[in-house]
Amino acid sequence: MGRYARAVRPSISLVVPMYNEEESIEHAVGVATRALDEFASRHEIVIVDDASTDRSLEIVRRLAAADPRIRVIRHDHNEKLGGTLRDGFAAALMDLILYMDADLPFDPREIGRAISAMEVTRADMIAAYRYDRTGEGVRRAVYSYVYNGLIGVLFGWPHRDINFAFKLMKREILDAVELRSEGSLISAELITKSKNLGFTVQQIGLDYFPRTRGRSTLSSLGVIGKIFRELVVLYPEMRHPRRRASRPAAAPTEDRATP
Ligand SMILES: Nc1nc2c(ncn2[C@@H]2O[C@H](COP(=O)(O)OP(=O)(O)O)[C@@H](O)[C@H]2O)c(=O)[nH]1
Ligand SMILES: [Mg+2]
Repeated sequence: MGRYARAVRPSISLVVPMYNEEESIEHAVGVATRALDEFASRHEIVIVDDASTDRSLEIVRRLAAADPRIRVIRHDHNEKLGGTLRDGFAAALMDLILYMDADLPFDPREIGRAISAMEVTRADMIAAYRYDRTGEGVRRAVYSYVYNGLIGVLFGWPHRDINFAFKLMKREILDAVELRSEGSLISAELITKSKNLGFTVQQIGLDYFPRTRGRSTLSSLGVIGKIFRELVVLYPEMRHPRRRASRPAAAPTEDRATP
């Protein structure tokens, strides 16, 4: 348990979007489970399979059959990151929700530090930024710099690393915020709408581990183009506070078929 001894251990839902991660997912779930056993009073891991075409689904179904805390949601068609996270968030049942990518881009034991930061700052969300993200080359570092700058200018606040997959949030945020992005705008939408409603977001820095297995699929021009198309449509509602009417109880497509 180390430095971050637990005054209060919260219950945590880990939400993992997954697309063709047969080389990563079992390892990621194993490492995350050990971290959650340490830092959470109770936990679940909600894996949303976005119509993978490799063995990923088979692997997570096997893991879910062996551990009831692992839940699998299955998309029949590829719905992209936004649709995938929305389904994962809707299915999450615990007090805190953490979003993490399937390629394990950070040490899940950082959850302990984030919980501690949440207690200290009384923030509703801890969003992490990467200390160094040049490991994936100049192009991605520039994209990310420009995107963070643009969102900061458009919405009037600086945020260091919007698209990084470490966001630990209280469930009140997901109860209040209505997310509509289908694509990778979802992180900006989550953060802007949370702030608009008065939730506080604090940032911590993390060591980032670029993937060494499988392929990165989220920096294509198609993905970036969709961010901008959705930004044009959703900009007005991302600027102004609006509370959602009600939150659906659970995602409709939960995969109960365990082998
Ligand atoms: N829902 C969904 N998730 C995806 C898709 N492509 C990748 N992912 C997941 O999104 C996360 C980040 O993907 P990655 O390719 O590492 O993107 P990067 O970190 O931006 O390079 C991983 O959990 C992937 O499995 C997709 O088409 N749909
Ligand atoms: Mg990645």
